[in-house]
Amino acid sequence: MGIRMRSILLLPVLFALAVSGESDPELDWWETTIFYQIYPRSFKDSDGDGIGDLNGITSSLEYLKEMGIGATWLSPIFKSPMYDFGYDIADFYAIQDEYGTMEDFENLMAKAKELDIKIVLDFVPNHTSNESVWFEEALKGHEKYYDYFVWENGTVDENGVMHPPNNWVSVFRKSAWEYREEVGQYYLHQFVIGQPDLNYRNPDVVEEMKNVVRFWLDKGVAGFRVDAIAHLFEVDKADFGGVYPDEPLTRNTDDPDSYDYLDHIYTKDLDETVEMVYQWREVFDEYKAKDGLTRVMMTEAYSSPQMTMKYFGNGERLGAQMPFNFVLISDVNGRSSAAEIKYALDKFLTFKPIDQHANWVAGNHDNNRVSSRFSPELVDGINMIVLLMPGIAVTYMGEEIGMVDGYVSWEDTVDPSGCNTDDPINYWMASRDPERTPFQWSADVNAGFSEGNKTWLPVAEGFENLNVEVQRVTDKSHLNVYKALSLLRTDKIFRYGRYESVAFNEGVFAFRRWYKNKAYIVVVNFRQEAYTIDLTYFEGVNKKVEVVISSIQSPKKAKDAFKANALEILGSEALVLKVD
Ligand SMILES: *[C@@H]1O[C@H](CO)[C@@H](O)[C@H](O)[C@H]1NC(C)=O
Ligand SMILES: *[C@@H]1O[C@H](CO)[C@@H](O)[C@H](O)[C@H]1NC(C)=O
Ligand SMILES: *[C@@H]1O[C@H](CO)[C@@H](O)[C@H](O)[C@H]1NC(C)=O
Ligand SMILES: CC(=O)N[C@H]1CO[C@H](CO)[C@@H](O)[C@@H]1O
Ligand SMILES: [Ca+2]
Ligand SMILES: [Ca+2]
Repeated sequence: MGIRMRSILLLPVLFALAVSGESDPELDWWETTIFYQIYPRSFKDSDGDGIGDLNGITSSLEYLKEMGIGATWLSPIFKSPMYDFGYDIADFYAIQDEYGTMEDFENLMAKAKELDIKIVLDFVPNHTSNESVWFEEALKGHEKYYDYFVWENGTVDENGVMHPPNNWVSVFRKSAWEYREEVGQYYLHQFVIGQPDLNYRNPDVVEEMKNVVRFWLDKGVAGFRVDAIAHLFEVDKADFGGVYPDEPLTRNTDDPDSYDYLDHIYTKDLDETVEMVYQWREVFDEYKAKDGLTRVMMTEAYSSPQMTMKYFGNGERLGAQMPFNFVLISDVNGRSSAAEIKYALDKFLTFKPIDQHANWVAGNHDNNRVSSRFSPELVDGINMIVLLMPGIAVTYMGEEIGMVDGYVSWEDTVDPSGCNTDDPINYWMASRDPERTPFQWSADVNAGFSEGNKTWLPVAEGFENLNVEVQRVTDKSHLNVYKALSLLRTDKIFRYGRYESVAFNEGVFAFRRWYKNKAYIVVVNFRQEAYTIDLTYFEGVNKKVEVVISSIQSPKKAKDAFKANALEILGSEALVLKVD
């Protein structure tokens, strides 16, 4: 009887295997595309004021098409006093004047639709601007809006001096509490003073923010990237006798103003935050049920892998399709050995649920560019990893042409993270301006970004060569390598194929992707010295390998064939090879 039961249970499994062996599963748009992050302020200025804008993006969308990119996520375009360049939103339902009008936004959507490019917006749910109507109303004593924020009485010491309610520190240093005379209380800001945290324990806030999501989904956006998600909820003070408790010390630093001074057990990564993500996914899925289009959610959290995976869902409920994988930003750099690279890349693949996709992010508007964190020679190698690893690729604008961090003097520095250091010597280590300099379209004045007399940030050095126009017509250029990778990525091997990786030695990291009996190998040398490697390590590799794509400094050309058991790989060289 035992045996009979087993054969009955096996039948459907075998049937499923037979079916999948013949036809590949259909993949949804977001599972195969490349997401290109545009920082609107720096992409393209259409009216000469030195600031990028929506019309600039609309006129440049064909460039994305040219690269084979099917989706873009835009950093915030909403009304803002710009203390944190749009991450401090004054009106979630309006476009910032200097970026354009709602009509310009609708034109952008129309053009994107024509080109079949999906538009994803940035959702900044943790806080508003201190100049939002909501906060202004709160200050005037309007009770509904008072409850939109997190308020607390100060503590008074024996000398009658008032202090913040507790020891909580903001991500950008110093107390996370700011006193307001009008209210006689402190409000919470996990980021800068101009970014009061919203109170997610108030159901009106939860509903309001869902309405924000619905407002833009109604305008046709294909999803949201959710900013700073880990900071959404703070503990419920009712659970602590009515006062927000002090956070414990990490003992990592003696500086009480430093975010690292405290272990953020009451203000970061709370379970309620994950629950909120599941609720937003339900809103997205309401829309999918109506028109069949999947809306994607990307969540930004610099958290442990265990925590990051919770955003995918919990088995019963769904969450984000793309909890961002930041290992290429947080875990490794140009000094990392091949083994460290392998270890970092394996991390997300190891922890992720088996039925979900990984995603690969090598840069964004908050981190130095790949050419600084790795090296200018490794730009192509990193793009090979981002585009050819199993999963979804995300590219920050400019990484496809190998842009370098701009030099921005102390006088020209505008990022609050840089300015808040009050340090004209070391500000550049905290400033995010260098990775936000204008996009380099051509060798013309202002790198073709703007026809104005000045740009909001100076153009980075090297734009005479590191620009789209020059790289389009240069045979071996970062842009052409990127385009070749983007095309290769559409091959079934990269959509469905399996993955295996190895660190051959201190410098050379390699991985194999294979499907049925076809395979490709990607080899990246993270050191400046040459090595000879034996690729017959990989199953199915015997005599020869053929070059398909090579990094721009590599002397090897497409179609060159090499003996697989003794391939010489030069310093910083990166190759995509076909197995013969
Ligand atoms: C804050 O202090 C006021 C008196 O100054 C008091 O009436 C109020 O109950 C206190 N609020 C909280 C939440 O402790
Ligand atoms: C908002 O906060 C900023 C500091 O980030 C401050 O300079 C500004 O005066 C504040 N505005 C209001 C209306 O409180
Ligand atoms: C740029 O400067 C020139 C000379 O100062 C001036 O004539 C022109 O109007 C300026 N252009 C813009 C777009 O501001
Ligand atoms: C890592 C990080 O903090 N990213 C963003 C979080 O939100 C703040 C405020 O909205 C932004 O300034 C950061 O860019
Ligand atoms: Ca402009
Ligand atoms: Ca919060």
